[in-house]
Amino acid sequence: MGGRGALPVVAGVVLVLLAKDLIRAARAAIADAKPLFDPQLKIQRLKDAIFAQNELLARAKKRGAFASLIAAKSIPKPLHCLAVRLTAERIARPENYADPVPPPHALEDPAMFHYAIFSDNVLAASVVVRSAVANSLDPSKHVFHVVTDRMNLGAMQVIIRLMDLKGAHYEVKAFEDYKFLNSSYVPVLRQLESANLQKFYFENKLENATKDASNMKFRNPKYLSMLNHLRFYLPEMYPKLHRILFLDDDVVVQRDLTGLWKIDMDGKVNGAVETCFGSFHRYWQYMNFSHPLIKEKFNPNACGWAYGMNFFDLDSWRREKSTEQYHYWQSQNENRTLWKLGTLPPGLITFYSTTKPLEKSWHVLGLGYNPSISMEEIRNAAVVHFNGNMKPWLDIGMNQFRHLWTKYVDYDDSFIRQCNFAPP
Ligand SMILES: [Mn+2]
Repeated sequence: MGGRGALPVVAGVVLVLLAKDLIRAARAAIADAKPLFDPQLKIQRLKDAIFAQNELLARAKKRGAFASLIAAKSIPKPLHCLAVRLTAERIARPENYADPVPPPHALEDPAMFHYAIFSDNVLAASVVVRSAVANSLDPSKHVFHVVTDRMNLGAMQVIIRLMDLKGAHYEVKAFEDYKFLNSSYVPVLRQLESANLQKFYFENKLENATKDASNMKFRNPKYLSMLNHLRFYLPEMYPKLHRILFLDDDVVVQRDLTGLWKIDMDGKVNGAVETCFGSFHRYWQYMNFSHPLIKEKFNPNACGWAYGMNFFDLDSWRREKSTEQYHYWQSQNENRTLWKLGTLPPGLITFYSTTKPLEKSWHVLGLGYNPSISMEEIRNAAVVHFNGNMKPWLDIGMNQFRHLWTKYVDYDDSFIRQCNFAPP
């Protein structure tokens, strides 16, 4: 009996021992596996977290891009205030601002140094003129042709009139005063009247920005404004002149510029600094080389140049019929298949074979977007250009360059003071 009963007991003990071994083995296996399993779990969680953060970042970037676009396009309150107060002054005391202030002959005297400044920003335009006057050796030989739009005409007249020009001459006009600039002559004005185009430029909704963030910057009506395209009509606007210096309103003059008038233009029309380096800023980046018209006429690797400070030989311009060429190409581009927008691509096209490269120190670019321009280069520049979104008159302007611009703002002026411009 006992023998019969002992076997199951032994079997039972063996089973218990086996079970204990199995459990121990399983525990050991789990313990071994744990360090492997945990990191994988952690990695997966980390991956999920990174993915989620990336999504947030992408969304924030799009919103950020849209916000800086709004910031770049908006008119800051002090600037708006200034335009309104200057306009009120013009209306209150018209007798003080009756033109012509300069002897009219100076405006048409080809022996003088003539500047074209086209702007709807009264403060920016005043900085250009003030800086040019301050750095010219003999201001009385310089003539500033300021053109704005009808809305800003009064304000522009007052701000320039109240400036100490040290004998320099000027005129202030509205582009609407040039009657030949009408939609039957000017392709851009014709195109502005097209409903399709209006939709493209003026409809800037957030959903467009998130759909097509890289193209958003082109959806800015300034690219089609008459004020921007005026630069293509210089010989007709100034029929008596042989040469003129075109300056953007986001530049500051730092040296006497009369040396430009001594440059041999080799029969070329447009004196400009080239901007290409390596494969960048070449023609293929500005226009559509899959279009046969572009492919046939231009070298995709031709070097780009910059608008902002351009010395134009108006006699060569008339001889080369550059305005007609611009009209041809601008009309071809009604549907934006040759280039996206702006005045640089049609400029590159119009002056393709008629541009004279200028020495780089005449015009140093990028102060509105590139934080790494050398101060040495800036110090040596005849003209510095705040191209880019971070204009010195905006809150988003770059602090390291702003003083180059603010030094030509008259913070003691009563209109400037009334409008709460933050002094530098
Ligand atoms: Mn500019």
